[in-house]
Amino acid sequence: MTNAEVARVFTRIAVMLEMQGQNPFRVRAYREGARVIESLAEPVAAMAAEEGRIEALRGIGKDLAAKIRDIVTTGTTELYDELQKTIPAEVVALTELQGLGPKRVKTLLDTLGIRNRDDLEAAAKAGRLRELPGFGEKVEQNVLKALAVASRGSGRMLLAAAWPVAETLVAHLKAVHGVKQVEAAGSLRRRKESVGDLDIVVTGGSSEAVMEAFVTHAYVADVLGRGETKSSVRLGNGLQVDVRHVPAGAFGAALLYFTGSKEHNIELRKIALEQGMSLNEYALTKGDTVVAARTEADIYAALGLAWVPPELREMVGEIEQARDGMLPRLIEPGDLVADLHMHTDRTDGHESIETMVRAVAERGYAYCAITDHSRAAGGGGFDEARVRQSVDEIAAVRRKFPKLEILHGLEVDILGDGALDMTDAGLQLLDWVLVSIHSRFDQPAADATRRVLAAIEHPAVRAMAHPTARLIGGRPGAQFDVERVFERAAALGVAMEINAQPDRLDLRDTHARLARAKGCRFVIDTDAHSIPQLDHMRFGVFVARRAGLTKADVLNTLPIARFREAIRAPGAAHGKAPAKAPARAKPAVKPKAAKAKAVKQTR
Ligand code: DGT
Ligand code: CA
Ligand code: CA
Ligand code: ZN
Repeated sequence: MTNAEVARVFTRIAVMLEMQGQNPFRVRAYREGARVIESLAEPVAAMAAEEGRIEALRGIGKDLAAKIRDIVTTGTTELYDELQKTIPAEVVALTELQGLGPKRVKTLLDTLGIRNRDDLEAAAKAGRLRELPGFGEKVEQNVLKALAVASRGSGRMLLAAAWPVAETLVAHLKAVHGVKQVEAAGSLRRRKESVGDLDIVVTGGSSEAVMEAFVTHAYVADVLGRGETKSSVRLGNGLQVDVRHVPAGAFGAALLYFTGSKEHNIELRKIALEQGMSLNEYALTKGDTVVAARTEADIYAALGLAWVPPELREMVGEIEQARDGMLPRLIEPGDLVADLHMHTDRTDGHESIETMVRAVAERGYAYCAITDHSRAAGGGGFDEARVRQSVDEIAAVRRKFPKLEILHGLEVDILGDGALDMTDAGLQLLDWVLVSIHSRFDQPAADATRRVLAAIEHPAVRAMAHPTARLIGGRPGAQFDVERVFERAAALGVAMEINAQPDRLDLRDTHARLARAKGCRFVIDTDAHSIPQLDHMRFGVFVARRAGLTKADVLNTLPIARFREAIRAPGAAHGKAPAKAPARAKPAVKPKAAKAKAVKQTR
């Protein structure tokens, strides 16, 4: 059984216990257990075979460990079988659909006798869900969408989840005797937001030793194929990995080929043909002669091109730029000197301000912003009075960390009509105002566009956080006219955030590229809710690189003094004013933050 399968049993137990109204702590223990198992790179089945190893995992006690052993050996455990007598597993499986929680599934079962996806689809298509309590027409449509998404099944893994796995395997293969070079190619090397599988290219050492080391690695659950030049495995976390062993003289050609994208490769082959040459995964050749093969740079040079950073190999104009010597000098993680979006335990973060700030300081940043939520986001979100209190809290932490500049920020919800969830008096107490959408993601595009435009028009607003609010593999996000919003944001000097949370990566690469073309400036932030999340910054930088962004495009690369100037002056980060920068008007809709109803925290 894969880790995902074991985790699913735990999640289902949690849901069943919840549907029975059992102790929330017990429910949470199984959910937490599922999360722990899912995040393991090594197959939990293998770990279970060794004494004490799963017990040592955080969140897994003796009881859960025993159940894991049952599940990996028999596929089930007594409690799961017992619970299924009252709630069938196929009913529970319905809670795995986007937008259907235990409560709604219970309603479906009790009122319409819906027991599986087929029942559900038929009922939704017949328009019978909309009349149910807590449903409505919108939910009915979303159920149909969720069913379609589930049947497609993306089978892709977030880059951030695949990343440490790739690092581990690359290091493992590098340690094999005689091995000279190991690179993770494919979509991972291009830093796509999610990867279908890993493609690792190795040279040096004996193929026999490399493949043996690979297929016997602790992460491996199944060996799908083993050959001299190529082996494929499935890992405990479900990820497939292909390893290719190639001669040193052909490493560049193999790396180029397996890095892709396929479309970029096809274009390179066309260019080779036009010049009377031929390019494949072994070499660039002219007749029987090898022109270049050892390094990627050699091959690009022989084709009359500059070496293209893998993030740009997506047919986004990189071939022309490489030919004309116009490739951008992409931003690098080391260019960032600040993180301007993070939460503390004053709202939904895990750590106190002080602990969070200390972790920021340890990461070598020059400045940061503490940006808890406003009231509409729920979970203790701030109103004006709370912002006043926060002024003193920030002052106290500034005294403790004199070398780090700490901006007093807030992540202010954009209400449904575009008003900000904070009074003007509250906003004036802040150094750094982010605005973002946490509700009504499904507004019609025209309304969503008006909403966002009204919000960024407010003169206190400095940046828009995770602008579309999409979740990768989850919800598509707000559907507004991004071109109009980017144009207006550029004119107003409101920065667009690239949010580095692994399942957000919002703006996404294509949007960030468009925003840059419209003259927007950016910030790249972690939106950390805990200390480990501060280390997600690189994933935001990867998106920026895929969008062709340079250091000059990103405000939190600036020293604090220049940053302060830049956030006041539209277009200042480029060292030039944008073509037209109209004076900032008062918002079209009057903020009515005080009346905003607190709703449950949603991401
Ligand atoms: P993924 O795994 O879906 O996230 O995306 P990739 O890009 O890693 O794709 P994958 O693993 O199927 O193949 C790795 C690279 O190998 C791909 O980026 C380009 C190259 N490649 C694979 N199949 C073909 C092909 O039919 N033609 C060409 N020119 N290149 C290919
Ligand atoms: Ca791949
Ligand atoms: Ca592959
Ligand atoms: Zn946030």
